[in-house]
Amino acid sequence: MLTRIDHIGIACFDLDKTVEFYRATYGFEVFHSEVNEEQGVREAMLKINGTSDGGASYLQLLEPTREDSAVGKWLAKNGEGVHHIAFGTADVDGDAEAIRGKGVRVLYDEPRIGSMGSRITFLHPKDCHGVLTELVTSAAEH
Ligand code: CMX
Ligand code: CO
Repeated sequence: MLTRIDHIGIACFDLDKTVEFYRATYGFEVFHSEVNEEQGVREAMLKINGTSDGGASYLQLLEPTREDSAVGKWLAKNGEGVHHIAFGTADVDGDAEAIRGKGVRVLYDEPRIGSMGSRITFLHPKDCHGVLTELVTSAAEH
């Protein structure tokens, strides 16, 4: 069951400048940052509310590490902006299978590793009314 907005993914050209914008404008601090080579992103997670037990919501600021990555291609076409939304669930495997059974394309056969040791998968935006949709089970939940 999808129980929360885990994060909003925002694509940017310059992660450091974008982090500084969110800090100076809203007072949001970086909770965690990492490079995920499989996804082709350098990212910063800004915690907006909640606790560290899987109940929090974040902004995920994403800078591509290579032009042919999902975020790199998207930025070249669209410029900066909201790239995806992510719903949190305690059971990404079960929810992905159930959604696949409804005819929505799930992009990975098995969930992969996302931010902060989470397990993630994606639903094709063309099957979701134009919204790239991620499902996340946080490390604390799996
Ligand atoms: N939101 C909405 N639509 C999108 C989209 C997005 N983020 N990315 C691509 N699309 C649309 C394109 O506009 C295009 O539509 P048209 O055919 O109408 O022009 C169509 O989908 C195909 O796009 P594409 O540019 O040819 O790109 P690909 O098909 O190669 O890749 C996708 C699209 C969704 C399969 C790829 O972006 C993907 O695998 N995404 C999942 C992984 C990911 O996004 N990782 C980065 C985030 C990591 C994290 O959150 O931790
Ligand atoms: Co994400």
